[in-house]
Amino acid sequence: MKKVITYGSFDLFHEGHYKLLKRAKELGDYLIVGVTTEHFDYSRGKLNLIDPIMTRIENVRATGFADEIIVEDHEGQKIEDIQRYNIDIFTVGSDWTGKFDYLNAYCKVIYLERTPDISSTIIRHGRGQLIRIGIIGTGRVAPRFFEESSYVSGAEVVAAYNPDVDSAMEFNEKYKLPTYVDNFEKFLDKIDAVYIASPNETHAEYVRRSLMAGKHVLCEKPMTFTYDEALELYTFAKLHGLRLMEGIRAAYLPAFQQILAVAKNGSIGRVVGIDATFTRLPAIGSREQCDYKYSGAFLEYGCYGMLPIFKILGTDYEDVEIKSILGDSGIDIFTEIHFQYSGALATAKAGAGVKSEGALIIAGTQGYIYVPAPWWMADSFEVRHEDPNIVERYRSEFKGDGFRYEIAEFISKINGVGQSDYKLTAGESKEMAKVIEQFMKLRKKNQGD
Ligand code: C2G
Repeated sequence: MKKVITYGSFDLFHEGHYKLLKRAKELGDYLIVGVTTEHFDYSRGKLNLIDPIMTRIENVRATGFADEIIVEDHEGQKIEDIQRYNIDIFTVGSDWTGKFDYLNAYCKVIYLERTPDISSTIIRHGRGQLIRIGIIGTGRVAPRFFEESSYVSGAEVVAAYNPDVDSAMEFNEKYKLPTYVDNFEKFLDKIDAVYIASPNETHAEYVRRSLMAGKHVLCEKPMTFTYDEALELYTFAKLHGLRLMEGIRAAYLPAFQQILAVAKNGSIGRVVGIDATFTRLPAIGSREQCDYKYSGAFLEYGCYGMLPIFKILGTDYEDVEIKSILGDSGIDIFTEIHFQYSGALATAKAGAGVKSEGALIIAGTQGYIYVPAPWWMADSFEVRHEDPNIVERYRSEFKGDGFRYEIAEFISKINGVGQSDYKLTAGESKEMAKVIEQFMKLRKKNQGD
């Protein structure tokens, strides 16, 4: 009996999948189909599956070609499966040509011609699920957003906007993207959603104008400088069925989700302390060092430190105190935010022009979680105990610079997949705005405005 195996996500099951399975079955007598888990697809950078695994398995089963269906959930599994099931032929579509040649050491590898003109992306398009994104602000992060979004299926950056003509033209030339400098309404006409990466003080107004035009919004932090403004914008978005998300990158990384889970599952007992530090030495003359009104250590990096604190201890703190060290221009180069909870203390430290260890430490009654620098880009962490010989190590890698997970979350929320905003809730974002408001008052006082 000739045994054949093939694998795939089989999302939004279509004719290309059907034909592939049919021909795979014809290669032998017994066909095993491996359907990928969401977690595995996530780890190989294939983000934004629409159908849950049970649906995808059912769709494969319904073709009648599979004699057996298995689940693929980790790298290296193909070699194990081929040996375990005594496979004669491994097959996959021609989009993978060459990629699986290493399996020739275990069985015969056949690449079947891919069915042209059909894919899950095209289907999304047909269903109106391809989200056209416009970038507002073509500064330092815009190119990264543009590049990382290409890994998120269902997302396409189609236009950019920047009233600063020089910056707009530079971006336009480099990325060959229509870039508007004055006609904001025309820019909005071309898109379904915006990513706002303009100067901090312009965020809230762009959010407001975009929401009022019926666009979903992903906005760089800090979104607003006051609680009331954050409340107004989130309320408006909710009322109009629009997605509004604050872009605090760390919140969306796979390892960060795992850190939160381990902090809450009892491994370190009850959490009593959190220390989160984020520092950078920005280039001389950069916004972080010069814009003493709307930039500086706290406004640029303070949200990062508040993130694990609010996620783990909640937003119901009893007291918050903010202290800054100011540089020559009156800008804060180092700021500490102390939170007092009933039963816990937490500190977020932010430095711009001051460098420290960017670690995250979560202290509990039975041990602590240590996330090495840079914790906001974590791909591993440890759980440590009194006995230094007992260490549990966790790894959860991310692809690219991690941006794509934030974009993927935005897109899937727009598409109604994973409705809940548990990774960074509107409530948490509003509470951050409340602390920012307090900081801005302090800044005004310090700067004698
Ligand atoms: N396919 C095809 N024609 C299309 C689209 C897809 O023949 N128009 C094939 C793919 O080449 C693959 C199978 O259908 O063999 C499943 O495709 P996907 O669901 O996109 O899965 P994929 O990401 O290719 O996973 O471990 C997983 C495997 O590496 C393949």
